[in-house]
Amino acid sequence: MRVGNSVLPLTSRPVMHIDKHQIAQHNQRLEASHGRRFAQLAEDLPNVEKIVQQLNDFQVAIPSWALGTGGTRFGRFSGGGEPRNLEEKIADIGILHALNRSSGSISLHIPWDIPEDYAAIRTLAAHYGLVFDAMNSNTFQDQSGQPLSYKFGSMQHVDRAVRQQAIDHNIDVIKQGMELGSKSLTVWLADGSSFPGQLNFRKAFQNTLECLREVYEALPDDWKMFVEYKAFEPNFYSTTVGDWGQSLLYASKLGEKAYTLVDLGHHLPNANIEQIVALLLMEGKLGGFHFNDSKYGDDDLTTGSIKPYQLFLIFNELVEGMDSRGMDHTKDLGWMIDASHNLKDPLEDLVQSVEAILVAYAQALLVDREALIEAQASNDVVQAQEVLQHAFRTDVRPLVAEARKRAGAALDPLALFRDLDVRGKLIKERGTKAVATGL
Ligand code: LRH
Ligand code: MN
Repeated sequence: MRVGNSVLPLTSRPVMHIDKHQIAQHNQRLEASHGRRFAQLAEDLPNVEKIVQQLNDFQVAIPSWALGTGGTRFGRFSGGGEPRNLEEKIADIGILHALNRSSGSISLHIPWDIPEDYAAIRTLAAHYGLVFDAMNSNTFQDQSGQPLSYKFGSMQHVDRAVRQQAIDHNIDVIKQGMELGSKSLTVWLADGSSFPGQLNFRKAFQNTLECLREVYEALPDDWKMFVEYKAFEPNFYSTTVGDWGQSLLYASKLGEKAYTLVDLGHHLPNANIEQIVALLLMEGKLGGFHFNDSKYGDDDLTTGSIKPYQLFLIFNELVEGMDSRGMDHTKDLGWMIDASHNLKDPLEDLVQSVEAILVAYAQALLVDREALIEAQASNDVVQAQEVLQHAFRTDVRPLVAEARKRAGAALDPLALFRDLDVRGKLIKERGTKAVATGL
């Protein structure tokens, strides 16, 4: 199949392609009820057009490692039709983006998704209206043929040769990202310890900082480095980039191109993530997010499925903080999903996650900022809660749907995904045995 001046190999000829006629037919069926709900909501919203445009412009990066069935150490239950290579992963994200026009970029994980032909992959992605977001390195697994093991860590490792191997890998990932037009590198290190006495915390920090600095120096001028922190797992006593404070310490010591990355599932129970977000924004060191949800640990569940109020409170701090710094909502922070699907269809899970992110953003855009500032200034705690919960309790789904419709997407992506039996067609084409690379 010819895409631009590249001819795509047979395997990536997308069987499942959602075209604008299918979307137009779907929207036609839903237009009347949607139109009523949107008009009613818009009546009370003087800035409705601005909000719809902001929702339209808001794009979420889809992880290349979350298009198959995840699993846990206790088992993995595949749903079938999983992408068998990077081309099919791009086609799947193309389906998602056709359904909601809010999933316009791909975050690759290396070496799970090394492109064979960078130009062809870039062209294929462009065919679906997709670009490449943050690249993710991987020094938490030993690849076959890898000379030195990361069993006892990578950048923290007591052996300089292991650290050098990790540095070289990250620099290689930057080079791959440059071929694809990516502008950022996410470094998540599983490094840490599982027993007291195993690690010298100071040396582990200094070794890690020394390595991150060598990777930092290899960054092109217009790139960013995201230092992702995590409280525990796979190490269960200490993690060398274990919380926002440690990540901020690294990012501050590295320089202006280094930022912290907030993965919602990487906090200890009951952490106040919205306060962490407000302070990292205040310091100008918040780089971006890995959106997901969790009840206990790094559960990587559907965004907004467990704690939708927390997601709203995080977006409330984001809108307030970004506006106070004059930041551009669409490009100054990295909006990425990081999830693993054990029970749900991966694409349905991602449709729900993108929807939950846009709903929380829309609710945060509805917050009456003046009234909130006034309530805070007069310690009117009751009124402050009323202002926030009025926005949170407003059903903003017609706003998000209207933004989708205007972008040429489906009013109800999940319904259209099912009506078109997308998964059934993918299973027919790819079979039930295919296992996608990733988590
Ligand atoms: C670690 C993490 C990290 C990725 C991995 C897939 O838990 O959140 O962002 O590299 O998941
Ligand atoms: Mn993550």
